[in-house]
Amino acid sequence: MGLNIVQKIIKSHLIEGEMNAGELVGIRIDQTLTQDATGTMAYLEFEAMGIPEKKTELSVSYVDHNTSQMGFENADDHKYLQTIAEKFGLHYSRAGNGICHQVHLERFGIPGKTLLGSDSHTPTGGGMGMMAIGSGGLDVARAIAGFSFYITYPKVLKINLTGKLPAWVSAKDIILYVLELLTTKGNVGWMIEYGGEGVKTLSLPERATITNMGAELGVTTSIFPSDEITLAFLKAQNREDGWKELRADDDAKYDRIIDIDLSTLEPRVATPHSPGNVKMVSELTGMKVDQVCIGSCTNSSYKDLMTVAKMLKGKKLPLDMSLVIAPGSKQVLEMITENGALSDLIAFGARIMESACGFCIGNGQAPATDAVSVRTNNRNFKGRSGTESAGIYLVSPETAAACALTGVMTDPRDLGMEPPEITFPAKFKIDDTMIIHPIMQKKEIKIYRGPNIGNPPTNEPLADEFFGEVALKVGDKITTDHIMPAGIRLKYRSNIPKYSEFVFEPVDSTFPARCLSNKEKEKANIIVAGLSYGQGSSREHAAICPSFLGVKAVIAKSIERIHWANLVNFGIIPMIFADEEDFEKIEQNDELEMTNLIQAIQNKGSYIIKNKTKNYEFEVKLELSSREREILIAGGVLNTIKG
Ligand code: MIC
Ligand code: SF4
Repeated sequence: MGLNIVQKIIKSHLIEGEMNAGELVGIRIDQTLTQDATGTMAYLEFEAMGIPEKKTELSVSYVDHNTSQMGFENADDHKYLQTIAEKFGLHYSRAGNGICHQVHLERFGIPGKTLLGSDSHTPTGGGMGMMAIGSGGLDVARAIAGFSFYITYPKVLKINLTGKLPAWVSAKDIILYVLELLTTKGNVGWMIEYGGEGVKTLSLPERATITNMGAELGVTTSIFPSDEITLAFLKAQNREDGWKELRADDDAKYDRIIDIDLSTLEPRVATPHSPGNVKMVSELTGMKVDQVCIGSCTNSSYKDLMTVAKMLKGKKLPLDMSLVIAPGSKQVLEMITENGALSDLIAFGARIMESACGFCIGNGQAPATDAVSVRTNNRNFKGRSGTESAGIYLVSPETAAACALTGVMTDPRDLGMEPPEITFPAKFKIDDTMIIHPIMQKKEIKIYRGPNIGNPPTNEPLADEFFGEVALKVGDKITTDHIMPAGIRLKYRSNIPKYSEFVFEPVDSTFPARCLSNKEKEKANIIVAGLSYGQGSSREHAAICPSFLGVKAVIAKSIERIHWANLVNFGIIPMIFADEEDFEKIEQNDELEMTNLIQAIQNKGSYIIKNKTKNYEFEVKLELSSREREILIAGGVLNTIKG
């Protein structure tokens, strides 16, 4: 039987397990990436493993999230990361070089390889035929140390693209349509493979926009074939040596197939406060827009910014609006500078930000109270922009530029303009001087540790019984931005005790104090949640900080993949309600009793918890692999590695 692309890559990287849907398989990781906001913790964990050198083919440490440097913390973290890279033989992409996913496509990605990144948008690399997966920092640290990465052998959904996009409709509209079809819930355990004739109509950065936002679906990753379009991109980056063809066999099988005729798509928009709330732009036409932000790892390629520049050339920004542009990489910024497009943007009234995550992670450019902000990035969770009351609308660069021209929500097809023609560059501007290469490795270097850098907290092995309190009860779709806010709190990523003061800040700022007081009384803290708990970012702080506050278990209707792994890695037991009705019965502050836990974790599929406050028992499912059971009993993955 023929194989699809997903099966081909897993087969060539398989270390452990059988290729059957639902089974745990260990795969070899060829490349890793980290960014500074998750990287410091990942490398502290790597150091704790005591491995002298990286074991991967390539590992890159990027600085792109925490670049605002409002205080010493960010710069200290950067110095820590640079010295780590120099000591262990990693590539180090300095602040200013660009957003990790964009730079990785440009300079490092190789079709057919596996890439593990401590950032949930690592699947961007799927646009060039990599199996690129996001995870917590600890799993990346393990991969750098040469351990395999475990995934549930996925079910594969083929999205069969036919036809060609109409004028003014672009890659972002394709993925917004996929989000409309599949939503942000219930896709755990799937990988998406794009195929069909329509694939040939999409350039590599367009494919990457689509795989990037696959993260919002909750799938493990998304992947495109590697073909002559991939080759053209790599040639233009002087990297054609790494190219190889990758396509599904003609008789390959899939668990599900969806057909999308590109010619039928229209401009779409994800409305507040979830990337899955998709509408047609035409439904919102005329709504006043206060701010437009163009950039992020989803839409800040050369083509994206050239399209915007051509649309805005010679015009002026409406008086009551702000336009922010953050080019995805130094390469893109230099190219639009040299060809004059940057001047067109500045003349229009754009505020040019550095090549970094910036507004996307709430690092500056917070909109005004109740403002409408139209953005090209991938997440619009409430409060992530820095303004709780603002509404964030996610669109394509074409729609964003249309709004910047008119001051209101505008379907670009209504502008009465011809869509700009952008020629794909035969050669991109290549200058890697912002990257420190492993060739410059200094094994004897002293690792720099600023006062903000603390060691990852240690955890006790699992106790056999505990009494606990439901310290918080939340509903569906709680994101890791709710659990561990970024924005102005980002600078504490390397300081767990301090960052822990802000756990669940957007939901209930009294949570940390309540937990600490329980912890003092030797009472465990338990979180109760609805569906899709832990959506969004891969930040393992959403597990480390609760663990530091004495959270021992999360009982939910369902938990998302990356967050699930992070919980286990830091010794928090993920439990699933056997009967969803029990979610309704349980209340915040209820006292729970858990006994004979070790035996249950060792070998049981379900477990009975006693609610002492309400005097009833309820069942939870323990859907754990044998590896996860071992980790939980040890009190977290670091305890298993240190032996
Ligand atoms: C995000 O987009 O939410 C982030 C910031 O890139 C995160 C990583 C983080 O929290 O540091 C992600 O997507 O994993
Ligand atoms: Fe950075 Fe935003 Fe991309 Fe996350 S989604 S990596 S914050 S640009």
